[in-house]
Amino acid sequence: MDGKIILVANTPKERVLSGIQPTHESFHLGNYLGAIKQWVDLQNTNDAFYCVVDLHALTVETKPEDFKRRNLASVAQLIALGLDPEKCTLFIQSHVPAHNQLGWVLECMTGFGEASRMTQFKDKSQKAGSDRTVVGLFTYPILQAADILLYQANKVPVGEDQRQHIELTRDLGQRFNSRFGETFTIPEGYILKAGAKINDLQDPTSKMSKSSSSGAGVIELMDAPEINTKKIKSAVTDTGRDVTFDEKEKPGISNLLTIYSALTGKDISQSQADFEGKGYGDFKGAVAEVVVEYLRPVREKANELLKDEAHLNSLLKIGAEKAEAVASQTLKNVYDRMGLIPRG
Ligand code: ATP
Ligand code: LTN
Repeated sequence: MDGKIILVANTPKERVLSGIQPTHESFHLGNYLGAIKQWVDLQNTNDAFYCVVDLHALTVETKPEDFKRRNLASVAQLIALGLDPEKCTLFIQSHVPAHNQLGWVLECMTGFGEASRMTQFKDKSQKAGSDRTVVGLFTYPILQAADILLYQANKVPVGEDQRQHIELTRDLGQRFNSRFGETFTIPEGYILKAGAKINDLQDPTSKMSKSSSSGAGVIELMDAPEINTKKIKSAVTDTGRDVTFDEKEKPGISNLLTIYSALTGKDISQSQADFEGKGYGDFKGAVAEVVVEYLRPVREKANELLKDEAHLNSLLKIGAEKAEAVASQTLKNVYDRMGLIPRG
């Protein structure tokens, strides 16, 4: 060394947190474009925490062997899609008990009316009927608030449908801070316009969702290329012949253009220009090709990772330890400020 001092700029990175439910064997294209794609981008420039929210998924009755497999399949897909456990903290929610603990505290600060206004709860409980709706579905957004506030997150990358849950999280964080003193960072939703809502290919005015459709209009990341090609080629299109973006008049074509544009990185007008003078058939064929080729390596990598469960478990252990270190500190502050006596 020649004795020079090198100064390194040390601006703290912003904290990011998000979660996804392991409710199915495969994520769908809406999950990827609405949320996971942003997770991958944000891990490079932020201190990012991502969790597979298995406790939230308990609101849907599932056989234990399916539940276990879906959790591991979720982790494998997240890594295959680009999450790097060296760059972000990837963990399973139930491995960090502070989520339930803070969840209870926040439940004690949430009004019954306030929770009753959550539209996702209203939709899901209306569909199931009150006798088949579990109480966990009602308190679900409060556990989600705990997930976020525990990590002092600044940004929460999610799809448009989660906006109301982020608002509730902000309200609860602010309520706690004003009653007990500054404890939580108040987060912002990170909801990108492009991809925030991918629609069902068979019903292009409703969001692509596994739980509310037959599946014919849902592109599953882990499905074989032939299945996805067929689904895209049978997508509902609109009257007219031109491939133009018009969400009102041409929801089907606009949805496919959104998907094409998000996966190719071209903006909507460039994407439209690719199909000038071409018909719907050519267009759907091209979208199918882009989707299938994008997903091919993802599916292969996820299947490869699933062959070595011990490796996945060791990555999750490291993630849980990193998450626990942050979460337990927040929980300790919360208990102290509320006057709970620490165990001697
Ligand atoms: P459900 O089948 O209950 O509707 P889901 O498919 O919405 O579930 P979640 O685990 O609830 O799956 O969502 C995971 C993430 O994917 C969330 O951030 C959500 O906003 C986003 N997301 C889900 N569906 C879409 C969609 N069609 N378009 C864009 N983002 C979506
Ligand atoms: N409700 C969310 C899943 C979720 C979540 C979170 C998202 C649970 N905890 C914390 C962001 C941050 C959903 O996507 N359906």
